[in-house]
Amino acid sequence: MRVFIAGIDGYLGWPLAIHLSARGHEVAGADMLLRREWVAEVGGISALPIASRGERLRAFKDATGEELDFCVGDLTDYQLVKSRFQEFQPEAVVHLGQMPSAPYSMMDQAHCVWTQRNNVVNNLNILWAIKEAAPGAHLIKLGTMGEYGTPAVDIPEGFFEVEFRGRKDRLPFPRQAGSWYHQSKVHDSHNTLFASQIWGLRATDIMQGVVFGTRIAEMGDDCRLGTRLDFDQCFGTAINRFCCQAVIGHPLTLYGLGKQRRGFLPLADSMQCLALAIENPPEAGEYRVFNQFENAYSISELAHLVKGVASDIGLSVEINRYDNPRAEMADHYYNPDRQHLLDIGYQPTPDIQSVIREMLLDLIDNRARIKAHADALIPDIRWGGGRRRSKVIG
Ligand code: USQ
Repeated sequence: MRVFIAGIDGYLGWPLAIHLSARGHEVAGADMLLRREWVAEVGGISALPIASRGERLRAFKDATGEELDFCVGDLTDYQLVKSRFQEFQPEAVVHLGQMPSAPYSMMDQAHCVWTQRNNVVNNLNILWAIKEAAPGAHLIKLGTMGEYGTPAVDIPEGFFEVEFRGRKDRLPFPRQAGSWYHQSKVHDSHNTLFASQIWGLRATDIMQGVVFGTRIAEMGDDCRLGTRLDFDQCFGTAINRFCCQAVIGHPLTLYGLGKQRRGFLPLADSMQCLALAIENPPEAGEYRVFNQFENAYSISELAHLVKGVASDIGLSVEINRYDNPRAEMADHYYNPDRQHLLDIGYQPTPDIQSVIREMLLDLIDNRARIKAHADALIPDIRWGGGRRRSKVIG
């Protein structure tokens, strides 16, 4: 199948290009390379060295024998998106090309507005470009489990049956996002559903949990094929940050009580799920939602998991609680469904300890890079506004 990846240079986009190519798909993509700039802006660096775009293209050719059509371009530029779709005629479009960080979007007015404008506008452009230049293409839109928030009831996959004043309907499940970034994804979900209803767009909206991991099998030993791994307060996510902290002897940073529960999944599972969605498209006019995660864990459980695996390989790890810079529920019910992906063949990685072990071993060799940017580990972006570094509270 011809698959266009918007955001092909990112943490997920680059491995997805490699994974899909290995499965026999023809891949093209676009990226503005902004993730590289945002991470530098917040004082971070990828813990794993990443190749330049040119080196990535050469490595892709060496590994697959194929030229990768990877253009540098801004998805908020409609003419660019439309002309790329006209030329490539994608059968599937995977949209990963957005600003993905909650803290970055909470920094100040400018970062909030930039995030929402970028994310909402580029998703609208992709919807319009499919309609005008690649009708029939299937949109696989990366959303987030964070769109739902943490309601005190089970979380279905996108829709639920409601009975109100004696009448019944199947309605979108309420979205209660917890950051300006997560709110941008809620707007995208509404716009994508609407495009399905009015234009007959086929769409899969992926509510993805927090991804962790340093590699997928298809990268082999070629470090030019490697993906990035961030650990700063904005672009580093929980398990990735904990592993980076563990290898440099920095205490793991639990925010608040550490009882917040979220869905997590290994990078390889994220690739598996996206490939399954692409290879099992919905009908024209169908908008379907997949909740995508391996399992739900509390942040404290994950920190102890990382500590346990680290100790098996001889690393001694401390866990500290920091005052939580975010406004989020400290202790809550969390029980989302994830049946739709299982129905089309998703096989969750059975042993996440082995993934964490692999991550720690990959990161040990890159300790110096993490140490040199360790200042970026402590959060200071406050949900209520302003900047104040979090302190250890226990
Ligand atoms: N947390 C800690 N310590 C840390 C980092 C995070 O306790 O050092 C806690 C946070 O307070 C939060 C939870 O871990 O309760 C998850 O935070 P995160 O930074 O790992 O992930 P989040 O901000 O939710 O966002 C990430 C990705 C985003 C994606 C989302 C999926 O950055 O792009 O949409 O995960 S989900 O969380 O399911 O919404």
